[in-house]
Amino acid sequence: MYRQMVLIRHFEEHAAEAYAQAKIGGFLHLYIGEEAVAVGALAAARPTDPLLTHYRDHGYALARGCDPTRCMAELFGRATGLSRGRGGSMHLADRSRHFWGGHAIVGSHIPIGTGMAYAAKYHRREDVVLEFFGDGATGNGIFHEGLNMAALWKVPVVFICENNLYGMGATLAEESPVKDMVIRAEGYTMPARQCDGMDVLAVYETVQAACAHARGGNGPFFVECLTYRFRGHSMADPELYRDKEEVQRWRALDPIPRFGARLVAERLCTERELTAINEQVEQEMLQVVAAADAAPVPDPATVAEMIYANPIDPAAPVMALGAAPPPAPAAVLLGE
Ligand SMILES: Cc1ncc(C[n+]2csc(CCOP(=O)(O)OP(=O)(O)O)c2C)c(N)n1
Ligand SMILES: [Mg+2]
Repeated sequence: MYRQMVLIRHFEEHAAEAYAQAKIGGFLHLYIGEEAVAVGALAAARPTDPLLTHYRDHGYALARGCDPTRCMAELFGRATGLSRGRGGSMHLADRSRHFWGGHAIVGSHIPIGTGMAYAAKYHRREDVVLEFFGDGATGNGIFHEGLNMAALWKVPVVFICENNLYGMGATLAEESPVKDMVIRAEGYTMPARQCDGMDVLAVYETVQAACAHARGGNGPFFVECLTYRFRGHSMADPELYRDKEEVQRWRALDPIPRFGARLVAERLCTERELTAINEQVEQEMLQVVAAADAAPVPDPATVAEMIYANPIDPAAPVMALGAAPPPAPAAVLLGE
């Protein structure tokens, strides 16, 4: 867990540097400060449990074991990227790791996850779907539709809300009538629990209980992780809406040194071992960035690949480019 959090932190610090050098295009939303959520939650789930997230998605991909070089190459828009350079930072996805993205439209993945959980129940699979989203997403209609159906059909999904107190530049008080997101679950008679999102073991224990509930056939569970992003909403954010003292207060709760101190205090490892982990990860990240930078950009001739053709009008331009007809959508959606 410690290594994974350090990996996410260093990966993103290098991504920020590459962004400043204009090597990464589009948007870049950093997860720095929130690492304990992805790491603790995914450690509590099975590696085969389907996973969906919003656009602040690097941490989940790395915690799920996706190749860091392919993740970085995706940010660089390269052909070797996790989504073959088509998606960029907000659209990481890795079917082999049951990681279904990376969604840029706030809340859009919530009913998709409910549908995947319905598929798991229908096919009697033991999967629990994990859905991560922010406090801001809870104001969207699609969030309520997703929770409503999940509770009604009692499907195995764990909704994990990262309450980081902001949705872009809007404070929680400006965007939501409730301060505690767990209250959102009450209207759907869904069990809910709040936890310290800056403490990786607190997240782990809470999501473990949530997964046991959902896997046991008891329907959905809602987890709220109280957390904070140390950086702006995206790299383009001048952060004029919050004061430095607040950021400093939360930085003092940094989940990485906090967990490191606990490991040392409980004699599970030494300071020297923690330093070695940091150094190894940093060396690895230097190679990751160099490999991403050296990777080829996608061949323009492949532009019509991996997109859905218009199935209603076969003469539509996409088909005219010679792309193969798409596979049956049902098979794609069910992940079979
Ligand atoms: C439907 C929709 N509305 C607005 C946006 C613009 N937008 C992007 S991120 C964001 C804030 C979301 O905040 P939150 O859900 O709390 O996630 P956080 O960025 O804090 O992790 C908004 C409004 C969008 N992408 N999609
Ligand atoms: Mg937020």
